[in-house]
Amino acid sequence: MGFPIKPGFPINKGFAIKPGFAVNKGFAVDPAAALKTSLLAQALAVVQQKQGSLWVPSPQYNFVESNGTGASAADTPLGFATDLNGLRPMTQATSANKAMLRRVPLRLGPELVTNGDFSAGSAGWALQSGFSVGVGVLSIANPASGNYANQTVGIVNSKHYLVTYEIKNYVSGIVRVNLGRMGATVGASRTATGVYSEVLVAAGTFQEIVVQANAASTVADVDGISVREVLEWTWAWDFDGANDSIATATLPAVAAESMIVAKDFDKQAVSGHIMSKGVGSNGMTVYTDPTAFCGVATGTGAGQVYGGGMLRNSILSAVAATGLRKVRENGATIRNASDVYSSLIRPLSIGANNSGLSPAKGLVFGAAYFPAALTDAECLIIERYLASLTPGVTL
Ligand SMILES: [Ca+2]
Ligand SMILES: [Ca+2]
Repeated sequence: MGFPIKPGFPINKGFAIKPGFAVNKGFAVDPAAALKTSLLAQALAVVQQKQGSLWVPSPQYNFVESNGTGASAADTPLGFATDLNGLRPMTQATSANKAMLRRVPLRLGPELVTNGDFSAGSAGWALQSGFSVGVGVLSIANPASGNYANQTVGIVNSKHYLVTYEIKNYVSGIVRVNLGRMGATVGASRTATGVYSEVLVAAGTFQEIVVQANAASTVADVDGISVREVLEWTWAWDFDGANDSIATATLPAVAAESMIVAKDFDKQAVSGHIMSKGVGSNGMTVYTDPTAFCGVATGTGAGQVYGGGMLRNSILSAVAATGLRKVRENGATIRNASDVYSSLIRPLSIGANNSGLSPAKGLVFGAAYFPAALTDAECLIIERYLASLTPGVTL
């Protein structure tokens, strides 16, 4: 009341911005990075308001030793994960039980290989002796060791590329892909049918993708060859499916709980507990299965609830309270049941159930826990942030 503004007074009269003036001319902002920062700020607001916890894999917040020391780096073991809300750090003291911190491609450039599926015969490919194109595949039949099929692609030396391909009808020998030729980066040797992905740094005199037989006895087909530049990276915890986990100190039983986790469980061989405050089938657990379902189990074994299909990369949310057991997958409710719910006095663990039952095998890109039932809108804020860290998920 002490500062009445005169009606019509032009407040910023003295600070007119000249039309056309480019304010950030010298400071280009990366839109993807700016969006991620904004989503994190929104997520942290929910986390702090609901007294929750948020853990993300990154060298910034993760450490090698269980006491939070020892700088973490790509492909190092994970002993300590900081809770971004400061309340519930996760630790792992046992060396054999540590997940690995991985750097994972998040965003890729366009496909650089022409006719990588061989649907156009041998178009685009040069074939040495022992290589031919069959019905939609590259066939390798007892070439001289080192012979190859190659194609010039638009790679730039020293840049990172995600190379994927499938080996079909493997009989014998060694297949590998090289990125570049003469001084190339050599991919891993493969000796079985399967789909393979690896990140290779382009190198060598010739900018080519090379499919090579590294043994004279090689007999196999190759298909689905893809080379795409890695434009942006993310971080993941890589759980081995045997005994890897990280866990908080023991947490109290509460009236309601929510768990949200971002994962890639392509490597899941059997059903596994991704996130758990339970023992066996008691308490609350988020878990996934390769073929049947993903979902959340709460309460006693007889009252388990499952829901949804199995997506390889997804953000799973579970909310439990008296009369409520809800599962969300990639932002949509896939199960909303009214069931008995009982919380346990247990640590919150990622990667395994507290009793060691069915540990998870795969990648986790981030996770959150709340001693409260989040609304759908609150879940979505957390889910959107975690999606920004997860390959192949857009929310
Ligand atoms: Ca292990
Ligand atoms: Ca094909």
